[in-house]
Amino acid sequence: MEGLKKDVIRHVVSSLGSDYASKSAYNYYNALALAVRDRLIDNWIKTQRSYYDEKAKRVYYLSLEYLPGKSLMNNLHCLGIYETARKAMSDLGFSLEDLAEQEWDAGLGNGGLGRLASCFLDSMATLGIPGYGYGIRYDYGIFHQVIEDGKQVEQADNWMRVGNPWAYERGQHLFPVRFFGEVKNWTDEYGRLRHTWTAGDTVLAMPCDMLVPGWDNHHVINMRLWSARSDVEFDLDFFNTGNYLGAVEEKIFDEKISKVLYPSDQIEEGRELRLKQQYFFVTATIQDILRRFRKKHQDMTELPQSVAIQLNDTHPAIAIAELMRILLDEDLLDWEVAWDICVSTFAYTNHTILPEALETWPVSLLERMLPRHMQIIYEINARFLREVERVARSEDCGQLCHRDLDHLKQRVSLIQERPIKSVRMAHLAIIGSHSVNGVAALHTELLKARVFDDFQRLYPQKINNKTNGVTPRRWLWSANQPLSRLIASHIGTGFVRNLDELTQLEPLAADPAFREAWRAAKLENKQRLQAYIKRKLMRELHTEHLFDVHIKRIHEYKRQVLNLLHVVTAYNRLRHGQAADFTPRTVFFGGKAAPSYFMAKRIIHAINAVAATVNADSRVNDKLQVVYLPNYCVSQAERVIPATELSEQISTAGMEASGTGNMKFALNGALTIGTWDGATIEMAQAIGPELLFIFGMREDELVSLRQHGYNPMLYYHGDEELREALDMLRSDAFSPGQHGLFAPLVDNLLHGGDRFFVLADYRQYLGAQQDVGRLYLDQEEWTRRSILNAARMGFFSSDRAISQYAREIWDVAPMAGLQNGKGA
Ligand code: NBG
Repeated sequence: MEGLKKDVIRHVVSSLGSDYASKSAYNYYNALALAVRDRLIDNWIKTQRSYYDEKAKRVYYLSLEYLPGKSLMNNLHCLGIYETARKAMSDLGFSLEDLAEQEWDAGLGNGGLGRLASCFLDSMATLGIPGYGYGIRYDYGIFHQVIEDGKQVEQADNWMRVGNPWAYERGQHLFPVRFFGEVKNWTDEYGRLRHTWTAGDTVLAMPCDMLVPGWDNHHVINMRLWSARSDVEFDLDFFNTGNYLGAVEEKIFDEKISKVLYPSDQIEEGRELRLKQQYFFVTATIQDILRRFRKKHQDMTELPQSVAIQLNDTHPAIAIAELMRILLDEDLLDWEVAWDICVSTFAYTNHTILPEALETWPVSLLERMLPRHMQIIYEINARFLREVERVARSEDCGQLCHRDLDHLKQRVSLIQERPIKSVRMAHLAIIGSHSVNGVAALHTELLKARVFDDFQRLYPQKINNKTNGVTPRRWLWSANQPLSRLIASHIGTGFVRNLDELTQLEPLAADPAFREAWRAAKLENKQRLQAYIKRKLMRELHTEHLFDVHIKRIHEYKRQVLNLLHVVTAYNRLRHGQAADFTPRTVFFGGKAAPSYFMAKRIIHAINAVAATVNADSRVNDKLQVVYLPNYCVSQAERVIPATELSEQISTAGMEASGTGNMKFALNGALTIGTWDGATIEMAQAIGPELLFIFGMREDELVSLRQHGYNPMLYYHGDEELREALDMLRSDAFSPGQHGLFAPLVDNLLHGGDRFFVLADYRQYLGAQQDVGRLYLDQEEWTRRSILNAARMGFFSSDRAISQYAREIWDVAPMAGLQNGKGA
């Protein structure tokens, strides 16, 4: 402890240039972070060296998004120095919790997809898998959300302003990134046509490395984020012409590439700068991967034995064309050889079946920005369509394909002709990869049967499932110390590394003393949340209420509106004195809406309007409260999830690819109210469906309802309570003086076809909520179920997910000496 104290003081003085006597929490947080980083870097170097020494096969995880959140607490726990740090900082006059508050929540992603990437890096580090995360160091991460007059207002997330003590910026290792320009053809000595791309513009990619430690194993992997740097400083000619300001302007223009994260979740906006970001990221990453590979290898055909590249969604799919370009134009390989290398190296994860999220890029844009890549994509497509024809005519594909060959070719082509001629990035990712995986069982089945059914027939082995998982380090141990300590006192700490060990809690569910201790841990978490809300929102929570929580991105398919209709109905029953047996509850909502997503923003407004009305109504507000949590982010989730008793997972069946919030809640002992969707299905199967509150129509039922003509008006006319709730929303009951403010929401349901079947599931949802309220009154039974929920969540560890990827997709093994926990 004395060592750590000394290091902290030294960093305050010599790294931060401050007086250690002036007790600034900000300085002491930074100094502590630097002292922790010192303790990581030796192991990082040893880890990286061991990969070379053992010629280990490496895994590269390419993701445009990460959501690391805050690093301090997690890193202290991984290093096993949390208690030491707590004491050291307390000696220096600080509470560790207060210092941790100083850290900026790194929000380099939108939601589940980015957070999954961060959980996966954590698991690779803990399992000892030679992994690297690659991404972009956005100067501005996901916007900061404030709620003003009930509405979302976006503010810039200037997280770099305060500096990042965790990152190493490596300004000496710059990689060139080229755009535009032209392609020249030439003939090689064997008479083969060759291509050289001479680019118009160049910018530079600078690596920033963040260290990702494993749990108690001395294994530290790297997350390398690229930042755009202009090459103009090096262009003396430009300066010599006297155009100094012009040069500076160009520099700023170039560096714009990594300025900001696109804040849309599952909606593709097709902006030119976004494509630039993707290619910038991809080419820098591929260059770095090949640089490392070539240190030990000459023969490019050995690449798939040494390197596995996982594409996190289609955002980095242009990597397939980029690797082809290098192999063809720089290594001068033949097409077939190059293509085999690519397909064996790449694998692709799909994260959504929503059509509006499937990426396409206009051919005209690609031709201009990346002319050589567009040529390669055309060539990939031509060869692929010939192959489709061959397979379709062969016996094994059967009559299905053959009958309608032209249509089949149109459907699977990399190029779509309408509304504008574009490249379908998912198709490129599928045919350029040896593995295509979905992220939960139902999602994968839907990929096979609906979204990519043609590809499933063409390549029956390619599509596979890897159900998502979450890291128990952050989402149980670090976020929920009261519960973790209780668990550890009964079954030891092995569950942090091997989550299956939680099954040892099962017999304890029958032990009244253990149940009481379990409740006490939950209450402690609820009280903490209460203190936090008081500080942040100046609101007083009732900790004896049932805490009912719906936090995630705001999206119509996630159906925050269904929850809101339940709240309005409960309000009406209470007002009308029809709810004598109502179980008091506080309903929390939280989440960001894409700034351009009108309906999602209006939903936020409606939630806040209902909250204002309900909370101000003294007839009901001791029984029902509604809280909107502004600026939902990773560190807020770490506070809220441990305090939650009811987890809302109520997406339209078939629409949520997996969900990972659902897992975090159950792991922390919340009971789930949810639909038969995403990974919630597998959770119900693992836990026992009777221990969750499952309701609503299933995916196949919705398909047939749609086929037979779904008429939301029937539900409106047939259900008095529903009608009352909708009419109130449409009138100005919650928006005094602003008549019609929420009419778009209601019209969307009644006259817009209710695409997400809110009305169809309303009555069943109400029933399930009633069951929830009733069960909550029986605290012994509620607690028993809560314990069994957590005890049966072992499967949903990201360690299990990553082990499956490693075995079934990447063919990599954990580093020797790390397999049994303790590191070398
Ligand atoms: C999201 C899904 C979630 C899933 C995460 C991680 C996108 C495109 N998809 O259901 O909506 O849990 O990915 O796989 O963000």
